[in-house]
Amino acid sequence: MKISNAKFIASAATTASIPRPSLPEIAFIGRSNVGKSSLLNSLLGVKGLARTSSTPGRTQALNFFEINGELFFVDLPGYGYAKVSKADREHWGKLVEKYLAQRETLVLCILIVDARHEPSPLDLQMKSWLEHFGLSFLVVTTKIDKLSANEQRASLTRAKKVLATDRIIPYSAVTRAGAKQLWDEIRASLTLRQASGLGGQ
Ligand SMILES: Nc1nc2c(ncn2[C@@H]2O[C@H](COP(=O)(O)OP(=O)(O)OP(=O)(O)O)[C@@H](O)[C@H]2O)c(=O)[nH]1
Ligand SMILES: [Mg+2]
Repeated sequence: MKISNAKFIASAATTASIPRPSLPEIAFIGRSNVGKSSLLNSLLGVKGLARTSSTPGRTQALNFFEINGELFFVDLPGYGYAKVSKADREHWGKLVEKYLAQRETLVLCILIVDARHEPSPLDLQMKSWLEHFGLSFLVVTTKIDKLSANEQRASLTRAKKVLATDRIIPYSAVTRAGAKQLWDEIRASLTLRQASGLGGQ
């Protein structure tokens, strides 16, 4: 997809401030600091649109970006950051659950895990959530630029086994490896939505 326009629309830290559903949405979800914002920026070829940081737990809200006036990318707040208070964790749960459970315009969730590590129990729990809510999702194993070709193969085999899915795309926000395949999946989910007549347009 040629990106002619990508812009920040809104940041929602409470369920009340989530924008009303309009365009089809693609959500990016994963552990804190896994590389969600970097993935989003590299897919769009826009540096610094979604804020990235080496400090985990930075993105505490859902951030909405409008792409080509056609769809939204939604950068979800990360989970699993140990230094977050219990109250913040509960707030995170309510916010993300409310969004995932009720968002009729959500066409695809991209669950991001670190290719260097075995998917964690929290990653598995998030996958169960996505299944529970009946959402279409795929897994991206990111940061593969930090692995050798052999390690990449082993990482993919492990992720398929642990997460019990073949719908996995290895990715790097540094080299953009995997970007074409991921765009193909995003396009396919938009087309599916249009075909079902629920495009929201
Ligand atoms: N080498 C490499 N580094 C990456 C990649 N993706 C992200 N990073 C680095 O990982 C760190 C975290 O990236 P972010 O994109 O901010 O991660 P996030 O998941 O959005 O983090 P939070 O919003 O805090 O949950 C940054 O230092 C990035 O530069 C990648 O594909 N390769
Ligand atoms: Mg982020």
